[in-house]
Amino acid sequence: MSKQHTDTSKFLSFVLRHEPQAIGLTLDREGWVEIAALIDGARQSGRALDEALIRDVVTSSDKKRFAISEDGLRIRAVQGHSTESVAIAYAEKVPPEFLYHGTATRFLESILKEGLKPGERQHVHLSEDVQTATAVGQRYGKPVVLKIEALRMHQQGFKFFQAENGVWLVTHLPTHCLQLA
Ligand code: HQG
Repeated sequence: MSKQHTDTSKFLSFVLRHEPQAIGLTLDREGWVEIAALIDGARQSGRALDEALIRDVVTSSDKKRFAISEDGLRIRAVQGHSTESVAIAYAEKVPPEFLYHGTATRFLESILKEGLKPGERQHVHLSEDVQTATAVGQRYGKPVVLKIEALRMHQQGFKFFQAENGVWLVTHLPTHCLQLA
């Protein structure tokens, strides 16, 4: 990805997940906003965006962070929100036997005391493989991966959701279901 793409992707994450109001946008409950309004808001805050660049970033996003509506007019981030204006009705799904959460070793003591909490975001994010979880943990320091007995928890009534890019989401995870991978 070019610097322009990475930069635009970060900008889209910022306004579509966290601070839409920073450029005067209002997202609907499902996180959607008109692409025209996004371009307009960006321009007013001094950032040149056009539809081709947005589409390019959406298609080339390694983690498929964003989606464009079927009619081509709207865009949203598919997960990772912190803004309270969005409350996506994620599909509840039966998880695989195990899911993984990558974090940094410096958070471990607190996590093993309090369980996994969503932090600034609305959900705790889980991956289907150790490799992805390791990369997620690495963003914050020396990575460590926690293994979650997801299927067993689901069978006990715990709710698991999946975003359209494959990321698994839960509201929290108590300590008793966490073990080191
Ligand atoms: C930690 C990226 C102390 C948690 C990634 C994590 C992911 C605790 C941090 C997505 C804790 C929150 C999400 C507790 C949890 N005490 N620390 N009780 N409970 N934590 O960024 O999962 O590039 O909000 O372990 O790839 O790291 O943005 O969550 O380290 O998919 O698309 O608190 O973001 O994707 O950090 O990352 P984050 P995350 P994007």
